[in-house]
Amino acid sequence: MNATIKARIEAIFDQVIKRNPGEPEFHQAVWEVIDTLGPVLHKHPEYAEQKIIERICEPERQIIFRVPWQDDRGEVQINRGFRVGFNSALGPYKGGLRFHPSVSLGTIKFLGFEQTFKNALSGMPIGGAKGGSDFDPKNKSDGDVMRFCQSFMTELYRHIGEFTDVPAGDIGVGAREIGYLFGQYKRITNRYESGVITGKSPAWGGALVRREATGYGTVYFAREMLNVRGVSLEGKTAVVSGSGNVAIYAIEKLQEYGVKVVACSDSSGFIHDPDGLDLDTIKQIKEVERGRIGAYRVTHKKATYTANGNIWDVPCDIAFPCATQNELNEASARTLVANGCIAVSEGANMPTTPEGVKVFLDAGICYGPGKAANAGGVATSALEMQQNASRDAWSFEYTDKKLQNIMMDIHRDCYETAKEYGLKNNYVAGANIVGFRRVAAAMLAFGII
Ligand code: NDP
Ligand code: 2IT
Repeated sequence: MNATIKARIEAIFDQVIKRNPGEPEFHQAVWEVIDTLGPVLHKHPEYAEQKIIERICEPERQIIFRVPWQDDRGEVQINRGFRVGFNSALGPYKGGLRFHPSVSLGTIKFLGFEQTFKNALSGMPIGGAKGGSDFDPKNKSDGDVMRFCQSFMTELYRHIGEFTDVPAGDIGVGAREIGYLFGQYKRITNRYESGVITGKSPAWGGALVRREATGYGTVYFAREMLNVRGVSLEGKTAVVSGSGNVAIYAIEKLQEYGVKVVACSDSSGFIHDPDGLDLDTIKQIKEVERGRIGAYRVTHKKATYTANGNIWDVPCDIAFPCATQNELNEASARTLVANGCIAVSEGANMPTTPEGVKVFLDAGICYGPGKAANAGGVATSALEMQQNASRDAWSFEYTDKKLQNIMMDIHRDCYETAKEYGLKNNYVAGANIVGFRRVAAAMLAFGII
């Protein structure tokens, strides 16, 4: 890379660190993207002149609010709510809400930044956003969750709208939470504005396939990466971390493709079933009982449960990190490669540490970064918005076909763009460059706003 451009990108990063102290995940996400943009600035000096990277790194708006609510025992609880509208160059702000005790402004900014590039890459007309709260839905009654969601929406409603900002789910926010959030929005605004939130139940305005989309999409992306190398998924062994929405539907699609999935996890530990996981049991534990993954052993005695263990120690051909950020470090990446892993497709956002990513790239295995490999979820949210706008409802097969085409397009765009820049097989650079170019072109057209 040209030394002046390199110095410029480093200076931008220094500023990001200075202006956003104490937000290491945000710094990590920013560096991972801008470190790959040198060749684009070289080709497009107008992006440097107009300070497009500097502007993209600064969220358009950040909202922080108090969320008071009363629990089942009548005790007053206080949580903190966030919504960061990162970039609206390509469409209304779009991105999920995360409810997890670890959520801070820095977490939401990292996710909103990633979302901006992912959404651009999806080819759909959506900007980037994220939101959430440090509320912990674990072990809470439905009543507690409802009252929390109602209080959260009582502030959030004034900032969102189908043309402004469209939330959805993420960690800790599934169909139950989306129902309570939409119900409160509808009540406060006196509008049945279906397109204000996605991930709704298909019974009242949600899209079929949205529930499955992120997991399925991650598998479609892996299928495309392997296809380039003339390898098929069938007969392979896979490990999927997590056991939430993304993990469950990644496992479902993998099993459909004849892949043996031998391990999955939650934040307490992982289960390993060498004969292949029984997904119905996992769905029962996680989707119905909201229980812990260790309960799998009650009915599956041959499986092992390792509390606090490292799931990446389990040998596999293909790895699907589908839990959370930085869950796969350098040592785990080395273990995977040493065990013969040929592909990694990220269902989670930023699950691999930068050192881990380097291991995969150096080893030359297929590595699909989250902002490409998990874009199927938000892309299907955009399909839900299309259906809501036209008051239509599409079949499962039709929507799944659209999702597959979107994942194939994302794969092709990343692959071809990496090649165009002399970085063949580097999906990290490909994804960042495609996403950046789309956002940058729109920002340039709008002038300095
Ligand atoms: P869920 O809440 O449904 O499931 C999350 C899973 O990850 C659970 O098994 C959870 O275990 C585990 N997990 C969460 N936090 C941690 C942690 N700090 N340490 C270890 N394990 C953890 O969320 P999703 O499946 O929706 O999300 C999973 C990932 O996919 C996230 O990174 C999310 O941002 C990303 N993603 C989600 C999309 C979606 O459509 N839902 C779209 C694109 C990306 P436990 O229950 O013990 O907490
Ligand atoms: O990280 C993500 O892409 C999501 N949580 C889904 C966002 C959405 O708006 O569907």
